[in-house]
Amino acid sequence: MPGYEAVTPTDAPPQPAQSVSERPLPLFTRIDHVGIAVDDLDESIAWYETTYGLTVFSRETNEQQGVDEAMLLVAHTPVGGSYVQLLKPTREDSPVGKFLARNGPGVHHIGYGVVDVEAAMRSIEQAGVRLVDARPRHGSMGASIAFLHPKDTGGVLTELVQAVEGDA
Ligand code: V0V
Ligand code: CO
Repeated sequence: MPGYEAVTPTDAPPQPAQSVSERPLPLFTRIDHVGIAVDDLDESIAWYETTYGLTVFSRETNEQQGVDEAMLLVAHTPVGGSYVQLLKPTREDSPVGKFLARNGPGVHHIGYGVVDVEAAMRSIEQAGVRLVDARPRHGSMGASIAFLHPKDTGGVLTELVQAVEGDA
């Protein structure tokens, strides 16, 4: 017997909860990645490889976001991949640069998978959450991404991720 009570009946798929404004919910398909700010990318990659046995799935520089980043695969799921994203700033005056200076290394953001990033942005805006991005941006591995302001999400910088076709 598990020491907890399941909230969702196991023999039925979870029913989408509809808000009063009839926004189609839920919006998220999975946790796409957890973004972690690091001081040294190579050292951090080596630590994740040797400690957890994760492997680098992609590595790129995103000048617009001011990051050198590596995606380490945790699992392929039926609805797409799930990753740890290690982030090193390319300049001090960037979101991750400022975060590191203020907090040191640690969890920076959570990226949730969505089917349609623009639809998700409109829906979340309707719920009164400020978007950092007015339009989707280029994200890791060709994804379309958009950030929600942490001041409207209980202090959690939140990223919407529409992965490229075939990894959605
Ligand atoms: C800042 N704040 C955070 C935070 N970063 N709170 C929680 N989590 C974070 N990661 C808080 C900070 O403590 C301040 O709170 C307030 O927000 C203002 O922060 P700031 O750094 O002084 O000022 P801003 O407004 O210049 O920057 C905050 C935002 C910025 C969120 C707007 O970080 C941003 O645009 N982030 C989105 C882009 C991003 O993070 N890119 C890097 C990952 P107090 O002191 O006022 O209370 S790129 C990525 O993930 C990619 C490419 C991908 O996945 O594919
Ligand atoms: Co990210």
